Amino acid sequence: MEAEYYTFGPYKIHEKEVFYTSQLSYALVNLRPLLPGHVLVCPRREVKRFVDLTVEETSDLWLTAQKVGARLEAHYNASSLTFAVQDGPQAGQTVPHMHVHILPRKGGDFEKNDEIYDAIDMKEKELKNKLDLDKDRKDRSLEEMAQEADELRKLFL
Ligand code: AMW
Repeated sequence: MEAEYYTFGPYKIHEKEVFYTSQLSYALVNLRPLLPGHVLVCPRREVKRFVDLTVEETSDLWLTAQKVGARLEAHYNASSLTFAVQDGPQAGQTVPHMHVHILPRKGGDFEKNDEIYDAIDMKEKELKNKLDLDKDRKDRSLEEMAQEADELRKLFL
């Protein structure tokens, strides 16, 4: 049987990278996660900006983000969550397909809590060097991402 692909802006996302789907949204593992469990939730329809979503898509997307966040927080033994949207290129959006970043958070994961927002926006080169994020920001292989997605898919059975 042929693999199914999801649209993420210009990228084709293999179904193996997707661990949860709803009627109008899907959740995928990240090519370059900043923390364990850093995932993305997207509308299935390719829309660039938050304002482009219909009422139904907006509701479905945030209900999906709420559910995914809750399961991931427990799974990664975290105690908080960062939900982040970079809505447009000047806000740091690099993939022109609206998406919510979800990051399970733990005490001490970043020296200063809000550095996570600068880390999401990788244009902050100085901070990037300071945090030495480069070594953790290599593109992951499909196999590695598929393995994580397999693990996360079980949280929704
Ligand atoms: W943005 O800067 O648009 O708010 O975030 C883009 C996110 O998408 C980053 O976290 C980046 O690691 C991730 N990403 C980029 N390309 C892919 C891809 N092909 N598959 C999964 N995640 C991706």
